Amino acid sequence: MLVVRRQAAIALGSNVGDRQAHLTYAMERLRAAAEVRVLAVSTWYETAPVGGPLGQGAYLNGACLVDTTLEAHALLDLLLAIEQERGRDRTREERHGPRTLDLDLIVCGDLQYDDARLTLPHPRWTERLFVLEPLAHIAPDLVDPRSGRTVAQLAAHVRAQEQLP
Ligand code: A4P
Ligand code: MG
Repeated sequence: MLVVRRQAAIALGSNVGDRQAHLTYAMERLRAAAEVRVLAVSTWYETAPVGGPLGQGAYLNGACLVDTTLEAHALLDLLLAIEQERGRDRTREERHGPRTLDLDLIVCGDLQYDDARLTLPHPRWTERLFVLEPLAHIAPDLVDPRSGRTVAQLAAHVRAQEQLP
């Protein structure tokens, strides 16, 4: 059987409890997965919450680049399982509200999906500096299959926009 390997970018975020411990746990779980090889991990960035309820705490955000033989939906399932292991309960959450651990699949090779379970590339990542900044440090040349632009280009664009009055 032909095994397909793809590079995938994953964004990590936490703003509840021991944020550093949640993120470290997620990276340990990814490193332990047989079908995943972690190629690079960003440092963790303290970021102000974007959207969501007023008064939610600051986030710790980061990103990693992996090489995987998992199909994209199977990789998403792994991310959702890791979130649950850190006590995440979506049934009690508000949209964009506080969360112990949020793992978003940003891109996976040049795959594009929009089905009931998975939107790929992630629908909002090209507007979000809390995703683009950490990725720009570890994978500046990674290409967004939707726009054809690199992470470095996308990050520069959003930084310039945020400086406008
Ligand atoms: N899903 C579909 N596509 C994907 C994908 N590419 N990656 C589905 C991950 N999940 C995907 O996810 C809901 C469902 O989306 C999953 O079950 C999966 O099947 P979720 O994580 O519960 O959704 P959410 O995160 O509550 O909502 P939403 O709108 O995706 O929130 P965002 O966009 O993730 O934003 N501010 C800062 N500074 N830092 C942050 O990390 N995060 C958010 C959450 C808001 N503000 C933030 C941050
Ligand atoms: Mg998410």
